[in-house]
Amino acid sequence: MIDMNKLKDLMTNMDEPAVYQAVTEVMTDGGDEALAALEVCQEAMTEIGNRYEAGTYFIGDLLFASEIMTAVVDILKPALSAGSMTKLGKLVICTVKGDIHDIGKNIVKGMLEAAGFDVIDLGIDVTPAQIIETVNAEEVTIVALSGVLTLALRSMQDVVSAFIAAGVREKVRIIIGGNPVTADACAIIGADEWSNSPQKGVEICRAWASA
Ligand code: B12
Repeated sequence: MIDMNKLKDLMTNMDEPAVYQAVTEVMTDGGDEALAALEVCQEAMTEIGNRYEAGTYFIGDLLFASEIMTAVVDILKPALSAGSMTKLGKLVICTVKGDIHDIGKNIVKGMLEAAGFDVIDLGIDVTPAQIIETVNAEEVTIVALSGVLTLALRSMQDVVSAFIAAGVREKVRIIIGGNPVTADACAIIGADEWSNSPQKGVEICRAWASA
């Protein structure tokens, strides 16, 4: 059993080899603590963001932390998906137009893959047209939108409006997430659901896919 507080410190200080060693140990121990390990690493990402804002970390640190976090999700993924080996179908995820933040999106993506979704990641700064084109071509029924900037809320609304204008709104369920997203914002935007927790987001998508 690993010390979760220590893992959080290691992640916050971006001690790459020690982080990998700790999460690998979680897996060799049977993977029961994989979700707990993921959660402390996410908390560390928030602290890393705070340090960036405080001026003690720089852009390079953020990008390095993002790489470590992506690798952590990959290492823990087999245990996160244990018990849900059913294929849940295709899902589109992206960071919306005007926003290039993708650390949170990549975490959610990793967790959706772990849950059994075949995730089509359109990347960052994605237009409504790109999303609709993919949904139509790939026959996708779930769309997950991420955004961290306040302006991302407008872009999310543009996505919903574009689905309505294209006459295909009822064919998809749309979940939105990211720091500025709230229940009020979700209602105004017209999305079906919202969450700032990747775990809860995965549960919502899983329920939709199984309905
Ligand atoms: C890292 C970062 C960057 C990095 C991004 C690197 C990358 N590859 O993503 C860089 C340095 C490139 C960057 C650039 C900019 N940034 Co910046 N950035 C941040 C920072 C420090 C951390 C964000 C982050 O990654 N958090 C960690 C992740 C894990 O959290 P998260 O994104 O919230 O995601 C979690 C949940 O929200 C949820 N979630 C996310 N998406 C989804 C989707 C679904 C469906 C679900 C269910 C859940 C979910 O799950 C995630 C995991 O827990 C924040 C400040 C902060 N403390 O948040 C500023 C911040 C977001 N940035 C900000 C700004 C202004 C910018 C710039 C415009 C700066 C500039 N002047 O150039 C540019 C953006 C340009 C653009 N067009 O997007 C502002 C936004 C202000 C606002 N309200 O609009 C912030 C808040 C800083 C500040 N206080 O001013 N930034």
